[in-house]
Formats: sequence, C-alpha cells, structure tokens
Amino acid sequence: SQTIYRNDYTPPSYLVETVELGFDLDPARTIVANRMTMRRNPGSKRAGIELHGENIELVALRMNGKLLGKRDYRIDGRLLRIPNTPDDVTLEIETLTAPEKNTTLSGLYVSNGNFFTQCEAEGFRSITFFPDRPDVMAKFTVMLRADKEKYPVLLSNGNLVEEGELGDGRHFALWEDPFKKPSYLFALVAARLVCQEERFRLKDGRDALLQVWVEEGNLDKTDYAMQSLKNSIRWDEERFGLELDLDRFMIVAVGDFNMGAMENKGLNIFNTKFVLANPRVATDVDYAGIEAVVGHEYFHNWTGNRVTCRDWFQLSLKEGLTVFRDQEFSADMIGTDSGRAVTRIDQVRTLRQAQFPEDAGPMAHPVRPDSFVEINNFYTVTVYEKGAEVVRMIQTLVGREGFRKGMDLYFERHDGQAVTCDDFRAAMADANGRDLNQFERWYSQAGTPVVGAVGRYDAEAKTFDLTLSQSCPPTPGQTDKLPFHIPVAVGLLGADGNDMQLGQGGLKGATAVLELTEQSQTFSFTGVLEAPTPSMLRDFSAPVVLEYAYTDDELLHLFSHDSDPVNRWEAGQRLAMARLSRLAGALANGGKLDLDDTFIDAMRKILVDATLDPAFREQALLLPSETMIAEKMGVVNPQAIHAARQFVRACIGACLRAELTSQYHANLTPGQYSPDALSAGRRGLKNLALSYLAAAPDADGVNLAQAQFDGADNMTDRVAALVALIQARADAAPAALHDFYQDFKNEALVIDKWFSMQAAAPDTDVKAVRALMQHSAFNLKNPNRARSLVFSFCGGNPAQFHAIDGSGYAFWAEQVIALDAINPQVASRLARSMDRWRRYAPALQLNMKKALQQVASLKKLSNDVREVVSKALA
Ligand code: B3K
Ligand code: ZN
Repeated sequence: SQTIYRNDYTPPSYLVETVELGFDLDPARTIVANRMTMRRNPGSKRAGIELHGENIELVALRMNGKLLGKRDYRIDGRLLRIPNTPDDVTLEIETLTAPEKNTTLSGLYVSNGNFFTQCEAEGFRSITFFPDRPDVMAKFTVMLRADKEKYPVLLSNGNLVEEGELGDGRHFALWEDPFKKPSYLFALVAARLVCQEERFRLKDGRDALLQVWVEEGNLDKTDYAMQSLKNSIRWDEERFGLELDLDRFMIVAVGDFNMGAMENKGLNIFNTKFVLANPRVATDVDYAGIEAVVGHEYFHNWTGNRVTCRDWFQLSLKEGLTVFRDQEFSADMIGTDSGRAVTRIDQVRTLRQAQFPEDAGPMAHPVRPDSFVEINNFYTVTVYEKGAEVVRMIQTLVGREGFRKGMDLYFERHDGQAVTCDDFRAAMADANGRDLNQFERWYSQAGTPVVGAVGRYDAEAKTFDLTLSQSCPPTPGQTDKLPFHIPVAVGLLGADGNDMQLGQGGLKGATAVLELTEQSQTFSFTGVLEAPTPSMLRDFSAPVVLEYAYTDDELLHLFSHDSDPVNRWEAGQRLAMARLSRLAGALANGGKLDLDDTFIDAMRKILVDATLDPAFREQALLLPSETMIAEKMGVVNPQAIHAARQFVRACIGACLRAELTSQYHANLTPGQYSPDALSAGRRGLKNLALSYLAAAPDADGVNLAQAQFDGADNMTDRVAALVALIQARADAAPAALHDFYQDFKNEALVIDKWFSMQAAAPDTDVKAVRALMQHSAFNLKNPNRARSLVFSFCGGNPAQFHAIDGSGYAFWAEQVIALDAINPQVASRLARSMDRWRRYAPALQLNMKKALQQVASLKKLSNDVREVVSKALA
C-alpha cells in the first residue's frame, strides 16, 4: 500500500472524448467492450497512455484498428501502459468480469439477482480499463444486452435512444448521456424492477420524466421519495436558479449498498433505506433521511456532476457544498424559524457526536486532505459535515445574497470542468470583493479550533469588552496551526432576557458577526446599559469549541430567554453536560449520586412551555449522548458514563412524572399519520417523554410503553415504545420483540431496526450479539444488516462494547477480519470504532491495543483496513 499526495497531482496524459460501452450481462461471465477515442492532453508532459484496471481479465486490445500484442503494452499491478502513442487514438478493449463473485459492492455487482454498479471513487476500473480519474470527462454511449425474462429493465445514464429484441430471449437497450462526465458517474442497472413515474414541468416549460424504480413488492413505498425529488427540483430552481438538464431522471433502490446513495448522472442509485417508506415501516427519522438524501443526490447534478472535482483530494468541493445545500433544502421545507433551528441543532449534534472525535483522533485530516492511502477512507464526517460548515461560514461572511452571487460566478466560470476547492473559494471571494485568503486554512488545517472568550463590563463607561482567543490542538502531521478566520455571531442579553440593541458601527441589530482572525482580539460594545449575558456562536456560526466560564445562573438565563434557539438549546446542553461529567467522575471513583433541583426545574420549564415548538422542546430535553460525554472526560470510563446518564434519565422520569405524563397526552397525533415537521415534532416530544417515564423506577412508564406498542399505527410510535421497553429492561420486552419480528419479517429495513434495537440494549453483551448473528435473518454480507447489528453494538453500546474483560474488542477484531474478506469498505468503517482507544482507562487500552495489533498483523488485509489500523497504532 502506497500513500498518495495531493501535491503530486499531474494532469492526465490523454483525454477521452467519447466512450462506447457494450455490456453482455451474465452473472458469471460478463463481457465488456469499450471503444474510446482519446486525444493527447496538451497540458501534459508525459508520453503514452495510462489506463487503470483491477479484477478484470483483458481479452483483446486494439489501437487504431490494430490488435496489440503482449509487447505493445505493459500491465504492472493495476496500470496498463501503452508507450509511444500517436496524438489521436481509438482504443478498443474487451474484458471479462464475474459480477456474481463481486462481494465488494464496488464496480459491477449482483444484488438479489439484479445487476447494479457503484463507481465512485474508483470502481469503474473494475468494469473496464480506463483513465479512471475525475479530471477525465467524456461523453458516454452505453449498449446493454441481457436476458429479457430475468432482466426486463435495462438502464444507464442520460437518454434512452433505442431498445429491442435480440433473439435467444435476450434484449437490448442503448443509452446516451449528452453531458461529458467523469467515469465515477457512470452507472447501469439490469434488473427485474417496477417504477412509479410522473411527468414534471420544469421552470423553463420542459416536461421531465421522473421515475423511482424498486422491487415489485415495494411499489407501495415510493411516494415520499418521488415527492422529495419534485421538491428538490423546485427548490434548486428557486434558491439557486439551477434546472434539471436532462429529460429524464431516475432513482433506483438496491438492498445491497455500501453507503447512502450515489449521484450517477440521471440514474441515481440508492440504498433502499433512503427510498422506501410508508407509515407502517418507516419512522419520522427515516422520512427525514429520505428527503435529505434524495435532495443531496439531486443537488449533486450541479455541484458534483456539471462541475466536478479535479482529483479526489478536492472531494469536499462537491460533498461539503452538497451537504450544505441539502441542509438548507431540509430547513426550507419546514419553513419556520424554529423548524430551521431544530435542523441546525441536529447538525451540531452530528458534528459533536462524530466529527469532533474524528478531528481529535488518529484519522484527523483537513477538509481537503493532503494524502491518503485509500480514498474510500476519506468519505468522512470531516469532508462532508465539516466541509458543509466551511461553506456555511462563507455564507455567514458574505451574506445569503452574496453567496448566491458566488454560486452564479462559480457556474459561469466552471461549468463542464473538473476544479478545486480553491476555485470555489475564489468565485465566492471575487463575486463579493472579499478577501478569503486566510479562510483557506479551514481547508488545509485539521483539528477543531478552541475559541476562548472573556467578557468585561465597565459600568461607568457602559462598555462591554469581549476578548476572543483561538488555538487548535495538534493533529497527525500538523503540530502548529495558524489562526483561522472565524465568524463568531454574538448577541447580548439584558437582565430582562431581551436582546440588547448593539450600537457600534457594523454591529447593528441584535446579533453581530465578529470576525476573529488573530490569535486574540478584543471587541468592544458601547452603550451597554447593564452587565449583559453574552450569547456567543449563535446558530453555531463556526465549527469550534467555545470556552467561556458561564455560571449556572447565566446558563439558566440563556436557557429561558435566548432569542437564538440554537444557543438556547446549547445552554441546556451545557447545564446537562456539567452534571453528567461530574456524575460520571463520581461514579468512576465510587462517589455518591445526586442531581440538583435547579437542573430539574429548568427542564420542567422548557417541557411545559407551550409557546415553544414540540420539536424544539424535544431537542432541549435530550441529554448529550454517551459519546459526547466521553469526549469531555479526561479518562473515559464507559460504564460510569452510561450509569451517570441513566441516573439522570431516571431522575427526570421520576421528578417530572406529572408533567411528562401530561405532555405525553397533549402531544398525541390522532388521525392519519403524516411525516410533516409539526407532527413529527409532537411525536418526538411525546416519545421522549415516554422514554423518560419508562426510565423511572415505577411501572407506569413501562405500562404506557406497552400500551403504545400494542396500539401503534405507525412505525415511529411502535419503535419508540419498543425501545422504551427494551431500555427499561421490561419483562414485556422479549415478547414485544418476538411479535415485532413476526409482524415485519418480510420487511428487510424493519428487521434492520429489530437487530439494532437489540444491539444497543443495556443487557446485550458480546455473547448476546453472537447469538443474534446466528439468527437466520442475519447476513454479514449485506451492509445494512451488518451495520444494524455489528456496528450498532461496537459503536452504539459503549458500556457493553468496552466490557472490562476485552470481549468486545476481540469480537471487533474478528468481525473486521471477516468483513474485510467480503467488503473492505464496510470493514474499514467498522475498524474506525477503535479510533479513540488512547483515551480509555489503562486496562481497557491494553486490550484495545492488542485487538488493533491483531488486525494489523494480518498479511492479507485490504488497503482500506490497513490504513485505519496502522494510523490508530501510530
Ligand atoms: N458520492 C457518493 C459517495 C460515494 C462513496 C464512495 N465510497 C454519495 C454522496 O455523497 O452523495
Ligand atoms: Zn454527496
């Protein structure tokens, strides 16, 4: 395995103008014919043609009509080189593959008897020899031939040009994509599927054909994906003036898929999890996921496909920007300020739960990485979610209109090109006359910056001085960091809880965006009539850790009054975190447990405040997760953290019993299920109330959960009730699990939930997980199923995974190794569950290290897993 560096980028020696692909599809023996016209790249100094190829058998190679012999080319490793080639070349390449043997789910593979492809990042090279790099963009024509009975539907990118019979029971379809694209956006599907379709009027008056393709039994679960697709098209027209550029747009669902979905041009391929929904099988969270992912993939058509990445180090160019776009889409779909804030809070939670830990661990990397061994390891929360934060900060700095101007300029300059993160930043800077040079450090420096704040009120001068300072911890390969350009949105609250009007220069209105660019800077607010409570980093204006010595009184003030809902929530999280870490520390040292009334009263106030959106109240009452608490501890003791959090949950359940019960009943959603944000918010608050009630020592909550489980008419309520029973270790839980299985055994996505609820149960230890793996419905080869049980245990049940005897780690090693032989991309994700091993108590560390070493010592290991474990051990 070899490290690849961003600075080693060189342009391709040849460009590809056109590609004609012919597929004779057969699970055991698929023949791929590739005819491509190539032209020497004037921008390259290298002679000769270089093609990537992996796991394919070369049958024949012709150059300009002449068959090439063994001496005319070299295949070393994964590269095919033809030296001394003329400027214009037509290559004809015939190769063979066996899709049914491909368990990696990258390239061409078979799922439930149907053919699918997944090419990003480098899967195309296992379909044919090709310069498989995103800066080679070509026009594709694709001929598919297959058995008509088994594969009645033949799809590829772009427009269907022709279809017909071939004799022998085979048929064909010819597809043409009018747009140049990199090979990673190629896709085909040959399958027995059915579709929901609709004609949809675009802004320019054209009618586009929209299709959602699924297996026959799932046709009752396509409405929401279709609706989300239409909403996405409309939204991109309105918010960014971007239209669908094809006459046809297809979404295809597949049950075996490595990640969420893939934005192949005109033919998006989706994990079933992000397509299929009806109230019986999908939860509110599933519905929201479908809307977000359908939007995300659709938005890629412009940010990713029309303008693509020069090389894979620029991945965040398309991913960070497209996540930002899908976040804005979801927020706009709710439409209210409070709904928007709830989506923002969810984003902050994801950052703290997953991205901050990544940024502080052995795999930390900049949003635009400098090197990698395996690119598939860099589809990370840093590239995606922190990348989206970086884009959001640009919008905060230039304003919403300025951001739109920057986007317009970006497309004006780069449509049809493969470009870099610097090009995006330059378009934003130039369109707005802003200097974003220092801002570049957000792309090049890893680690989560820490912003320290100190306030000083001068009662005589009526000024408030806020001194902000910044630092950033070292990360692998980067010891010293230069100051970032950080937008810090600040408001000042008076004793009455209202925002003060900020008087100074640019600091007008209730919220000022301070720009912290130095290591330390003091910002002065004048005309401040009383000592204020500062509300800083409003709307989470930068992905940083804010340190300020808040007193409980200040936090309570903000929790009750902050006009910025995100900071209002944040104040509650700070109050809770202080208690949770103190309790976890006390437990680790055998201390005694107590919880103050102040905290309970603050929770009560929010819980019963009917002027607040239920969805917001749910967020405000939800405690930081065990992972988030662990990140705040000096030495992580997972059992103590779990017990501390359980203790607080039980206290809330017992002390607020009356209020929780009345909110439970006040937020029922009778009538027909609807996944809209208001109804989902009510269910969310009601079900959080249920989970607290069930955590209390008396039986009432458990009885309520049982009743809800029995009477539920939608999956959100059914799962919430079942989780409450399981988490409370209720006697009724096993029977409920049994019934649940019987009712849904034919719904794969529901059975995933069935496994994951058990994986995360407080009593599920390694032995129990192993027993579940013996269940006839378990299958390690299916990524959703593997994630539902193995990943849910290793990542979602810390108190059991980190069992003192090291059994969790031994299990982890075993599963990483087993998965690696099947599917390295999935194995490598599981390998990441040990990232933070150095933070655990010494006895745990020892066993974690042993397990890591055991995996690392294997000779036969994928690059994917090797990179993760060796970085963890480094
Ligand atoms: N672009 C794909 C991710 C491909 C992952 C390859 N290992 C999905 C997305 O971000 O939309
Ligand atoms: Zn994406």
